[in-house]
Amino acid sequence: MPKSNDRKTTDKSRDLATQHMIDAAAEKDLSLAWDRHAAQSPPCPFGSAGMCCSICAMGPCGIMKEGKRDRGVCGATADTVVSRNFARMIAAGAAAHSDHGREVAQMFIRTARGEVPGYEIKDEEKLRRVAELFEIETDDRDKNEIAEDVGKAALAQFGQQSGELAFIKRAPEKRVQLWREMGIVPRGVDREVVEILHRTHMGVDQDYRNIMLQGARASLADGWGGSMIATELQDIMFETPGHPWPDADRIPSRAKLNLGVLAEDQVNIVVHGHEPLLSEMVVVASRDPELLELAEEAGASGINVSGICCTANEILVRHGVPVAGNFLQQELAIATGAVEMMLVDVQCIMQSLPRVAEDFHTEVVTTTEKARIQGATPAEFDENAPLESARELVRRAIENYPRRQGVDIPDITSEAVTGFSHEYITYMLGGSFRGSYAPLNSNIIDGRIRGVAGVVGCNNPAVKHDETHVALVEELIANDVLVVQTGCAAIACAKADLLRPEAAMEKAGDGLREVCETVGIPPVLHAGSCVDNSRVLIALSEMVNIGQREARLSLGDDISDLPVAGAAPEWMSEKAIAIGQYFVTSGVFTVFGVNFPTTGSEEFTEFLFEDYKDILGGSWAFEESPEDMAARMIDHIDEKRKALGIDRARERILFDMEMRRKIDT
Ligand code: MSK
Repeated sequence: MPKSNDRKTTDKSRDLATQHMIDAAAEKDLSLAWDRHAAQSPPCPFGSAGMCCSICAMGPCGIMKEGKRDRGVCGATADTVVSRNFARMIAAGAAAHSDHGREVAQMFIRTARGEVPGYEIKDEEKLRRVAELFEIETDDRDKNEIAEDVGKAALAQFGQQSGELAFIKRAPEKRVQLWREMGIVPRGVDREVVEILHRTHMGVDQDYRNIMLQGARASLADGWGGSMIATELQDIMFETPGHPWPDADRIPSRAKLNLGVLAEDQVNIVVHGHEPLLSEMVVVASRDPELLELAEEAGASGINVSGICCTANEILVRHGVPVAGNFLQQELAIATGAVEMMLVDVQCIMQSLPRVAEDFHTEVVTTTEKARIQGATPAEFDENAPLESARELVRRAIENYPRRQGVDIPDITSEAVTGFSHEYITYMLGGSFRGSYAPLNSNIIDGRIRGVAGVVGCNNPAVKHDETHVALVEELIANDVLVVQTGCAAIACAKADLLRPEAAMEKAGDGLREVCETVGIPPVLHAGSCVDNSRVLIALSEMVNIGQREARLSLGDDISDLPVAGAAPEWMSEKAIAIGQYFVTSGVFTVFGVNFPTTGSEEFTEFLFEDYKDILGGSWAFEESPEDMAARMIDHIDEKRKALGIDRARERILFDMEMRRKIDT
């Protein structure tokens, strides 16, 4: 069995709950992602550099920089192979986010028609705003009528063959103009994904610059299309995080995170994946008095729903539902022996879950026909009665409770304040009547806030779990950079206590601390799940647009002028590449950690890292250490401040080990 792994537990994760469970799993000879990662080492040099081509049956070809293997059988060069593989990652990531958006749009239409008991159109204010973007009449119309039209218009975006996606017009005018000049405004979501697959088929597009024009176009179809549709329609159906405001009880939601949220004396149901359609109903069902009584009869004191990955983030930011962990903690949650049922939907689900569950009483349930796993039970999810389906699943979890055979839950949790949608940030900065990004721009201009950074993405067993996320974010906030997070990155930093308002006092630079104290926010804002990176695009556009309306608040006339930067320090998913590319295409300097999948072609990598600066005003970068990532991001922010004429001399606070120790205590 495993244990082939020489890394110490403390080198595998910075998180104490995770360390505890890694050791506990080793005692039971359970195979975890870290063990399997060790078994796969050293990684294939062709694959990790993007130089493996398996798109036809003449190969597979492993391209080498020099010598007789410098081309594939068809004559493809390293530049072509690497760029094709990169573009295909964008296509897969965009497809995943967008298919999520399509499911939401379909359910949205049925909700508007009153066909899905339990779902309703909740955020009418947002519905009307989104309707305007689709040029749908709202005056004197019932919300469900408007919603049906909005849903149909959103769904049509996927199959649209010409024209421009509707949400593109939310980007600053200058950016849209650049996209038009480059011919990369997405026509329809599906079309751009399909075209990548065609153009990267054997013997089609062979010029990496041209391949990446389509890569950029498909990435925009994700960020400003499929992902944005998912976020906006989910907000309307399930409530925009923070909404309705002002409501002191609801905003922002305080919640607990880490494996310690699993309850020793309650029925634990863990939801995992990305689509909140069923999990929203599981949350509702878990509060049903009849089911609570049933749980009591089974010997439990209640029903405890918690989440992993982005399904967790979805219900966390809207309802404050606790989070059991991020990507690398999914197997560990089951290994506590305390999970009666793990409900998995789509994306980021490890196939090992049913195998880990064999040693426990946990039932792993797949909830969509798109994603089945051998050894897991497919749920009978009735789309016409999701609440009934959810109730049935909760009932089964309760029945499973008496089968528990001892639990080992690490008594470790953290608290976080979450739910910073673009709308809530607007409200928070200026109130109901004067809500706007003006205070943010003004604090950036006067230097209290140096800039804004998006730190997002996954975990990866190739690097120490959570470590790079936390170290990078600590260094950014110490340097007065306001951080916005989504996905597993947000969970990592929440577990490290950075998403509490108190973190501003403890760890932020003087300027950022002052702003956070005045507004009452943490220095690190949780904006939601992976598809919710679209919220960041809207926020960046708003920062530009407000300056267009009021010159004294100007931070330039394009996203690429803003003192902002992005990072995915522990990325692993193709979706992360799609997200990175849509930020770069939108004008944001974006740094990735772990490894970069194009190193097999110096020319192509140079194109993404350097040429893009002139072409798109945003570019990719790669750095391994959090210190180097922070340095690159802060230098970029300072360069942008200088170009805007708002720089003032200040030193970057460099973190040495001594400082890090102090800050950790
Ligand atoms: S869940 S894509 S591991 S962030 Fe969105 Fe986490 Fe990355 Fe999945």
